[in-house]
Amino acid sequence: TLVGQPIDLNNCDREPIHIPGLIQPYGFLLCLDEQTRQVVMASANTQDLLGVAPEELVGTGLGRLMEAEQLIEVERLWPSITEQGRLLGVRLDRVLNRPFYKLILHRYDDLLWVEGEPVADTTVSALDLPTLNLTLGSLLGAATTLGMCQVAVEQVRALTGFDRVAVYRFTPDDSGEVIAEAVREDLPPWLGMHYPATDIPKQARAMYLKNWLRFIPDASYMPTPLVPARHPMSNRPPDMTYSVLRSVSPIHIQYLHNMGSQATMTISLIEDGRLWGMITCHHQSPRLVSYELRDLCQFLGKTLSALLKTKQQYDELAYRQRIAETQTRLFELVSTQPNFVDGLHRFSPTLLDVFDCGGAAICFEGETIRLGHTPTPTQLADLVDWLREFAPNEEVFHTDSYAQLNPAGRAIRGTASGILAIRLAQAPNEYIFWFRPEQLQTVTWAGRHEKNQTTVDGQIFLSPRQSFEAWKQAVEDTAVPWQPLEIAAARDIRLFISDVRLKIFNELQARAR
Ligand code: BLA
Repeated sequence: TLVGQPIDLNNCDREPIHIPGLIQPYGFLLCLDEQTRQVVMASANTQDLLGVAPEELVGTGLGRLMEAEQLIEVERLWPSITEQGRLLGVRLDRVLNRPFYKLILHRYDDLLWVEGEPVADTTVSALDLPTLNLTLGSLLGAATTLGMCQVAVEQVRALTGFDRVAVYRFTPDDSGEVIAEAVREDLPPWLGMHYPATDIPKQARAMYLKNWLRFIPDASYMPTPLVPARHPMSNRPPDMTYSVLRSVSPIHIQYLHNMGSQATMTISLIEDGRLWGMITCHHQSPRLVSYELRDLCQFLGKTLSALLKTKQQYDELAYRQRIAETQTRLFELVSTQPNFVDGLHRFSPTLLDVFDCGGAAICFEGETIRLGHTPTPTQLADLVDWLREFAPNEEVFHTDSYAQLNPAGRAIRGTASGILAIRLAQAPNEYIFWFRPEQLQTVTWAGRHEKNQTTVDGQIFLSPRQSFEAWKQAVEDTAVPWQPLEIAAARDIRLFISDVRLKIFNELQARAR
């Protein structure tokens, strides 16, 4: 907690999660002085795990726990150790009757960190090169970003056996959406679910840019303190940003309990130094995944990260091409029809096919033609009246929340929260529209039968479902925004139609002369 101020739901982006002074007790932690290589802090559970009290370890070297040759190996490694963890498979031979521990070493905050993890074997699939090679091939071969994320979640699930593995992608407002998922068949899907920015506070996002993978093998743990609790020199708990065993925020633990998750692993997806999203893994029972396997998943996360940019550029290129091709075919129809309006809706493709949208409409010379899901003709007439007043001089108009501009728009948010409009002529009332529905209507209503509690025993009920409700309120009346390339294409369509009409007009004039 902050000095003198308890952490609650309103200030949780101020919780100093990097210095909890606590670890998850499935392993032990020793912090060594960089110079003397003597233990300055030890986790309180060394008595239980190693049979040596933390007080006994503080002030001594690792020689208390391992044989001389082993110690030499560790000493030899230290100079090359950075903040990124490095696994060392030494047996703590001087510790009798204790399970085999793996040591994970890193250097940070002027300390050498030694974290001991029990040996796990929940390895589901082999960590062999052919598997990795195949996986990389599938990632590269995926046609779209979504397809690539789907490959990744299936692979991570096959490797680790988590009940659920999802890719959670952030949107520019820091909320996010589950865009790919591999999940046990009997569990409700989360695909398409959205969550608000507050589910993952700022300082946590900043930390996840530094540290690629977090792991909670058993969310029902009792945190173990350090002995002594503060670093004697800095007089504060050590900075656990890169620590494997860091105890996580109690608020997040509450969230996990409420979602019925007993074990999680999350891997950062980073594009150009920005947190693009995460691979999140959940399990309904405790699950100890080996360090080696986590490392492999981290490798997959980094690979996915490295490929994101190329794949997204490819997605955009593909959409751009589809728009361009549809436009070309539509322009042909428009220029060969005696009445250009017929060319826009009578054949295939139509206006509706140009963009990802729910509906389209043409309002021309008192006539209204509707395609797909649109407001009624009367509602369209009102929209035209409003638009003429609101944006009398704009040739292209777009909004992702009509209701925010015009309260009457709430009535048509189911079809027309998002509007892209081009004005056809100087004459008023002549427009072409494309419509997008409110986002809420387009998301997958996963898990909608869940009970929708807000408080339990007077406590706020933190859960993905609650979060989803919060997100819904935040995006009410808004549609997926129009992209610059769509707006530019709409402008092209307007110009083309003007040209065609001008040509027709000139021909008529010529004939009249
Ligand atoms: C952390 N919240 C997180 C993390 C995730 C989520 C993935 C990172 C945890 C980790 O890496 O282990 C949220 N998990 C999700 C979401 C999905 C998922 C959205 O699987 C959807 C698929 N959390 C809240 C609220 C607060 C909050 C309201 O919901 C604060 C008011 C806090 N979340 C919170 C904190 C952390 C966190 C403090 C950091 C935990 C830590 O690393 O110590």
